[in-house]
Amino acid sequence: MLRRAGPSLRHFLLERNCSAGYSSCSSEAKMSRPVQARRLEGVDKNIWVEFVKLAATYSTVNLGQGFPDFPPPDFLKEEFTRAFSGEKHMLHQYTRAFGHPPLVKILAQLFGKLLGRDLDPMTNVMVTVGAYQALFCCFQAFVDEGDEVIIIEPFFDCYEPMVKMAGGTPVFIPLRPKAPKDGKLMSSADWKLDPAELASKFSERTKAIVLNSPNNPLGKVFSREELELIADLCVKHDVLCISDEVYEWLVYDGKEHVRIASLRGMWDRTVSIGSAGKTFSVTGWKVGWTVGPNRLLQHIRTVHQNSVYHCATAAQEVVAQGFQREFEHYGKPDSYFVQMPKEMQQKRDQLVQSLVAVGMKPIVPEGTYFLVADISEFKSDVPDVPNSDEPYDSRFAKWMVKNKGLAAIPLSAFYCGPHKNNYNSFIRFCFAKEEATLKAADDILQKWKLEKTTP
Ligand code: IK2
Repeated sequence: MLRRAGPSLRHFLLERNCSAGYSSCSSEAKMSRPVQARRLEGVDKNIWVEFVKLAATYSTVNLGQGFPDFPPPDFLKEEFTRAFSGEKHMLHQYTRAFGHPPLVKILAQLFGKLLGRDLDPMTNVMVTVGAYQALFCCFQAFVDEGDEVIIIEPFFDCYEPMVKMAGGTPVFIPLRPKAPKDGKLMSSADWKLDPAELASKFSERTKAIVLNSPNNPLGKVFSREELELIADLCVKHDVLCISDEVYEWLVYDGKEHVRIASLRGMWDRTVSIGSAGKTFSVTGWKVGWTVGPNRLLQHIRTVHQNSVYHCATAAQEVVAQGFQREFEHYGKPDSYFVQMPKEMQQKRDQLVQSLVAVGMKPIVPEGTYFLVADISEFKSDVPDVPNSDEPYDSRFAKWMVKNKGLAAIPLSAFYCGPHKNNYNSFIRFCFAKEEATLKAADDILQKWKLEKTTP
């Protein structure tokens, strides 16, 4: 069923002819009907469009959007070169709509092992254009008018507009921070759901909950107990779980990434989403996937075949080779999935140190590319504007990139409209960066601190 009709073809042709200046175009023929569909209202602004542009214009050090500035692993670069320069010329052509066979096969093998069940590559796995498209397909496939979708705040911002575009209503539940008593730095683990509050959000209208662990922006890695709480509620209320696990390999301090689909009663109601971009430090390739039971994936396939249809073959081939290599090295010291989190943990610690030294209080993340820091000590530099529509952290981040050349993302971007001022003195930094980039950020912060303290 086509859910939403746009302007008719006749209207489209008239408008195109008018804008091209065709002489047959009279003023009566101009389109007067509004072209904007209702579901685009209120979802037209996008934080990344705005902040990526600001970073490109003003930043000397960009710790804003989440992408590494270091190269992907050598084995992946070699596969990339082989795919493009070798005799595999069919990689330049279409492949299977729901995923290049070598990729779905190895994903089924790997996730089958991780989830402890046999997966059929053709029906339990589907490849998407990044995790972003996987999310979009899920909301389009499962959410309808009147459905509610529970979203845990702070959240990766696209969940809200995607739910709305599908006709659903987002219902928000916050992670609430509890300050550590002993003067220690706060950890992302100190941000927790209130079990009673979470239970109160489930109703007959609840179709799905979106889980993102490890969480962007906080870096929180949900514990097994926390996931069991969510799982029990899903089972009790017969609710789906859309589990965004793009940072599944980026977990620090020996923490465990628990896949909610592996918990009792959850396989049948969970779609797990992953990203080669975050797995292999190749965010520009935009290869993602969904893993789940066929009864759910069949609907995702329908959305995919009627929208994107197919993802770039060569990128899928290289990612397949990358996974093949990791499957063979699983758990071994030279595995990228073992080395990468170690390196990232060091980068995290380096940025934590820089921030602590200047008085921006970091919330130490247990996973992801990101670290959220409290900027209260720096408020004197960017005075508050009472009754401003824009949250304080957003004005601060804009001021910082324009005046200090350092790009970050305001935490309010990860809250829904009415909650944007709940935690508005925090900004998010991406630490998936070269040593030199983190050092350059440190130089900016040190200089800034010096200027603040020198009369
Ligand atoms: N889900 C989450 C939680 C993500 O963080 C991302 C990647 N976007 O992050 C950019 C940022 O926050 O700065 C995605 C999904 C999308 O992944 P992909 O790039 O594979 O489409």
